Amino acid sequence: MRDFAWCRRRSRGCGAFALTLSFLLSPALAQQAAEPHDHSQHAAPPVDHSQHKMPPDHSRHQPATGAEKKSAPKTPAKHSGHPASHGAMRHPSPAKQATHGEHAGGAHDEHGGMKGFLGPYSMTREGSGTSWVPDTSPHEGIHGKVGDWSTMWHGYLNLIYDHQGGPRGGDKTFANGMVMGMAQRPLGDGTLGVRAMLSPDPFMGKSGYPLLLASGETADGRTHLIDRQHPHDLFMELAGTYSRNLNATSSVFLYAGLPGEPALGPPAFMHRTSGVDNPEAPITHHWLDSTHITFGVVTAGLIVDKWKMEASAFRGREPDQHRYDIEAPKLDSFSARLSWNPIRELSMQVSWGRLNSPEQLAPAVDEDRVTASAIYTQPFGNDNLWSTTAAWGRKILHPGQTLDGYMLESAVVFNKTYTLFARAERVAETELHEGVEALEGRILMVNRLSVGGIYDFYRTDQVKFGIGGLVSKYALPDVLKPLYGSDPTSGMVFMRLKVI
Ligand SMILES: [Cu+2]
Repeated sequence: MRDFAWCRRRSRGCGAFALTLSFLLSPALAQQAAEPHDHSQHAAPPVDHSQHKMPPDHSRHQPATGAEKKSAPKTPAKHSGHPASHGAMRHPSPAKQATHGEHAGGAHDEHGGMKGFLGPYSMTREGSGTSWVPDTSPHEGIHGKVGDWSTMWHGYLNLIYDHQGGPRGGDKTFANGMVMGMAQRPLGDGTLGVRAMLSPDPFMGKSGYPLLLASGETADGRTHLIDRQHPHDLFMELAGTYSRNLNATSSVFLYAGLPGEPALGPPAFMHRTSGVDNPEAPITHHWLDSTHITFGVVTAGLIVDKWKMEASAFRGREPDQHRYDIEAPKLDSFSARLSWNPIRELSMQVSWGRLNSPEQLAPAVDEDRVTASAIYTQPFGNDNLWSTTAAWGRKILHPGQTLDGYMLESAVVFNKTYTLFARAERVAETELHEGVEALEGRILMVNRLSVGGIYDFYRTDQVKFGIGGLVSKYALPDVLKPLYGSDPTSGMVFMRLKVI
């Protein structure tokens, strides 16, 4: 809380964020959002593809059919399907059919009035921070409208029993997840956006949960967390965006967050369709997407059609062990990212960052991080979805070693009810065997494979509730077997509540 007090004294921005947060969490809004309806159940879905030319609430300006009236923008709306399901929507109004051509990649506001925060395209393209995912990504959430603001809520909660095998394993019951609120409104020829994302992770305790081969951050400010995943901070994102359209497919944008996510790496794992269903963190987290909670980020970007170029200044230091506070911002590190969505199903990025003193326990070490990733998300059949992410990250420590991490993850969701997921990772590690004299300073390649599934047995228009499980196996160099056992097996069973 000390840092937050600092923040209140020094920075007006923090006050704005606190305001934003209280706005997003206001009970009135929650009540509005509590009466969603599913577009897919309407013969005439409330689709308005011509938002640039339209006043925000066009029901006041033009006669509406019965169906349109029922779905006037004041009514909160929920979009429960992935974009492919729009193909099944019927458009009885000729006027609406005429503008539907934009659907192939242009801006449209069928998601309760929401479009891209950063540019004139479908909101389904946006991942965590300013990252992109394929346009075919599912767009889950509860939508509402408050004045000129379009709002959206999203979240999930896992209750997990975790068993990690072998001498370095452990057991723990804990909860993880996130809740996210977003709001946007037109401003000039552009879009103003605010968002807040919170995590229940701090309640699991400072030392996180047992996760073999995971490393990174600290629980006490003195020792590394090894074979444990650190909890995320209560405030994962408090950010604002403004984008200004240059033409029908191009824009410039600004993003600022405290905390926020710089333009570095693939979208954070809980925002990838291929990763969100797996309740455990990737062991490649600190090679790829660990900067998703950074205290102090400013990003500027240019979007031209299917390309995005952006650069960030941000605080290089990882969050400390105090997970409830807002830490003091700094802009001592830099990154740049190039993203490309050549087709609706595919999103790719390459990025580079220079992180100033990222690790609290090794303050003299800076890090260059290079990442490249591709996400492919393919709806298929009646209501099924398959998504895969491949990613590579390289940490170049100054002074120090160069360490690579590789990740391949995939998830298939059948009929929004049956989910199968898998994640394979390979990491060049030096921290796991810190303090083991014979291995000190050696780079060891470790591998993990996790496979699991979820059955969602209860579903409403807004949420689904399911049970799941996963099993993890490892491939380790022989020199690590005295530490981990010859063939450890780990697993989790969990219950999940998810907004859809
Ligand atoms: Cu994280």
